[in-house]
Amino acid sequence: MFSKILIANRGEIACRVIKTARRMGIATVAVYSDADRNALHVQLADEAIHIGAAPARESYLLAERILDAARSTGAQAIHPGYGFLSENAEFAAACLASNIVFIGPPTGAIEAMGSKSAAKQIMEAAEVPLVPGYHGDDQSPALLRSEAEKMGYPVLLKATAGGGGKGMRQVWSGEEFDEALAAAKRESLAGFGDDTMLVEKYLTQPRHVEVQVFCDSHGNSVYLAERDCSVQRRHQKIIEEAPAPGMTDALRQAMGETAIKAAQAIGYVSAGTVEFLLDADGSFYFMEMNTRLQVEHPVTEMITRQDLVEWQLRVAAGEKLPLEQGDIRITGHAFEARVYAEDADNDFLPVTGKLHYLEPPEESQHVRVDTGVRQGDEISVYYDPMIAKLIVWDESRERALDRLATALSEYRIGGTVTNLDFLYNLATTEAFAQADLDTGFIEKHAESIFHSRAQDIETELPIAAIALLLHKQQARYVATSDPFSPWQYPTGWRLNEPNLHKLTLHLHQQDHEISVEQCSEGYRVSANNKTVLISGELEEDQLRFDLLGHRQRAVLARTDDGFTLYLPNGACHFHEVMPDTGENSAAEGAGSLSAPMNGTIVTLLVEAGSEVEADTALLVMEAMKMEHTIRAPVAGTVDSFYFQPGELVDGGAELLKLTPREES
Ligand code: MV4
Repeated sequence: MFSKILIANRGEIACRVIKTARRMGIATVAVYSDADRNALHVQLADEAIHIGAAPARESYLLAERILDAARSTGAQAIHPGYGFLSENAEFAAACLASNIVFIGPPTGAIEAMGSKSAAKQIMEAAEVPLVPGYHGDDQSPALLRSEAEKMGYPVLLKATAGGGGKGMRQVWSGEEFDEALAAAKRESLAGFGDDTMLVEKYLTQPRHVEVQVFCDSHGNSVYLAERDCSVQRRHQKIIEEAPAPGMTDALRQAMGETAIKAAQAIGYVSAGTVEFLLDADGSFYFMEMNTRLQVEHPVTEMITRQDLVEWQLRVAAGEKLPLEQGDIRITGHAFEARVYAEDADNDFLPVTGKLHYLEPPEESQHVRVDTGVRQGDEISVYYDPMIAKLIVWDESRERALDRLATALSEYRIGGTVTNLDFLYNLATTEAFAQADLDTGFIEKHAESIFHSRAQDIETELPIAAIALLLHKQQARYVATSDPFSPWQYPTGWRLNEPNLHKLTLHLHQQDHEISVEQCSEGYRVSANNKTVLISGELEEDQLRFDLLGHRQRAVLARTDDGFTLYLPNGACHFHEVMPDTGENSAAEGAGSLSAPMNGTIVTLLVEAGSEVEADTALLVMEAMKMEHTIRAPVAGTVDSFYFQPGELVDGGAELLKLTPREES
């Protein structure tokens, strides 16, 4: 076994590989770019080598720098992770030439799977089922058209040089074939410099089911069940699960043995994934083979209770596979959700930002968080904006799905927009609970996922309104330990509190005027010409409410620019639209020592106890992606700060105590 390995990657996968290596007593070398100088993977490794500037092409993609790092530290093997050089045959060959073990497949296997069309030809020869179609050299329109007629419409035109969904065009009838082919060839030539086409039978509602295979260098191969990765958006996986819902033992065995046949056809060694399209009738077809450890490998680890990185290290060191096929057991069900810094309400635009506040759900045998960032780290523009992979396991799919929703509602991230609400909405839609899966899931269920329907808003507004009021009361009144104190009064009634509150809430891209009347039974909430009676209690972030006789629970999470209300059937993000009284220009919070709006404390600029002049900058907070400097309204002594950097503050909260000079 190796005594030292180098991880040629960054972020969560680098941290993940380092953890297994450390558990096995193997020393680790990290590599890092300028942007990752203080990154978690550098901190976790035993040693680390700077390899270049932030852009990946000037660091993580520079094979020679990585090999130099391995040589200079005496690393005997290199783990490439995924992405970057993980499927680069030249890099694998360069490792070999440097007498450094590449922890992955042989160079030839990487090359064989590098071209989609060559891969299909190899699989066809190995009698691995392909989608009925034509991928020959005769590209005459007449021949392609006759092939399409043979297989029957709809067909799919695919650019051979394409991949990952690029260069595909559906053709639904013979009448449109010629024009569609001409257009597809033009696009392919423009996009890939090659207009070679293949024609396939179009599967209208396939599932993406992939089989995890593992081969050692002694001729042994096993499959470790499958993963359903159908929930994708623009060919980016969002939520993956294992095992695939509705899989029978027979189908699992058939797909597993086919996947092994595919792996053996290219002399595969190490961890690999064979992707299939699974049609509604149970027929399955080879799509492609990935010659690396996949992002979503943890769901397989959770249900088989195996550490696939350990297997990779053992196999790369020449050992036999740790298990035979008959020893592999599937227990329970696992999901993985990819937590990203991206704006689901803005076409999933990746966003950057500093993670001022980062509190993942507590890890356990049911919850695993694979991450490469800590509180205070930046999500930079140079790399994939992944914050973490949230993996959950339980005995059944239903219970695992509950765990996923709960874990998502417990994930607290401040400082950047995330896709947590979107993931939660996805995980709590009825269609997902029913495992109504196919590659068109997001489009098909968009309305219930983004659930901005009128009836959703009608239900959510009163709950959001009382949640906000209860939160304000909770934030303003110090909870006392005295159970008989009036502050503990459960209905939220407070002496001298106005009975009637006027609020404006921004929810689902609209402002809603709301009036809330406090009464003995709770709150009468009026909005959009409707009035409902609702009662509720808020304890920390746990909300219990009774709406029209239906008592339910929800989680109220503070975010940078408002709140996320995690309800049983979906998350809604809202913020209070502050009345523009003019006295506090939000930009600078001029003259006020209270927070101009919800936000996060970034830094304190003076020491508590110090003497300051009027207009001295005292602290900086971030809100709505802007920095706000709080300045001394008058000269005096800063007695104390009420919040520390990283803490979330509510709009209007007093931030510090300042005693004006003439009084001090
Ligand atoms: C298909 C297909 C339906 N019928 N081929 C998308 C990218 C590449 N992995 C192959 N893809 C597809 N090929 C036939 N004959 C549907 C897709 C497809 C898809 C496949 C897997 C996961 C997500 C997908 C999203 C859209 C389309």
